[in-house]
Amino acid sequence: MKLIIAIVQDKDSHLLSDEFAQANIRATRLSTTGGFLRAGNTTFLVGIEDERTEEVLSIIRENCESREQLTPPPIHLEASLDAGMALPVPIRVGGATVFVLPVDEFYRF
Ligand code: 2BA
Repeated sequence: MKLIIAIVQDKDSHLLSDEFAQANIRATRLSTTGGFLRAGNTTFLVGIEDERTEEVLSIIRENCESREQLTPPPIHLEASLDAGMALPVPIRVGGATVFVLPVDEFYRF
């Protein structure tokens, strides 16, 4: 068995939940915050049999879009610029950041 941890953008999380439910994949959603942008994102925990790991990854791949987001410039850079020049910087976020971990034991009591 594997534990899949997938960090996705909030915008994709409802569709992804629906797709998991339709495929009869059990998942837990956590409301999380990215350490860099400090904006909300959603983390899914999915416990899944080894042979269905690829299916879960495909569903994530197909339903999570990569998008450009504007973020304020880094503080050290901002301090060296005139206030009017501290323009937001575009960065590319997501589709999804995914970790696949082996599960030693799994219980549902
Ligand atoms: P954030 O930490 O808010 O990062 C949002 C986006 O900012 C990242 O998108 C990346 O494009 C950029 N970014 C992050 N750290 C950076 C840095 N030190 N320098 C320059 N740009 C940086 P993604 O890579 O797609 O990550 C989306 C979210 O996934 C992250 O939100 C974080 O919540 C999570 N994440 C990404 N990599 C992770 C990791 N190795 N461990 C744990 N969580 C991770």
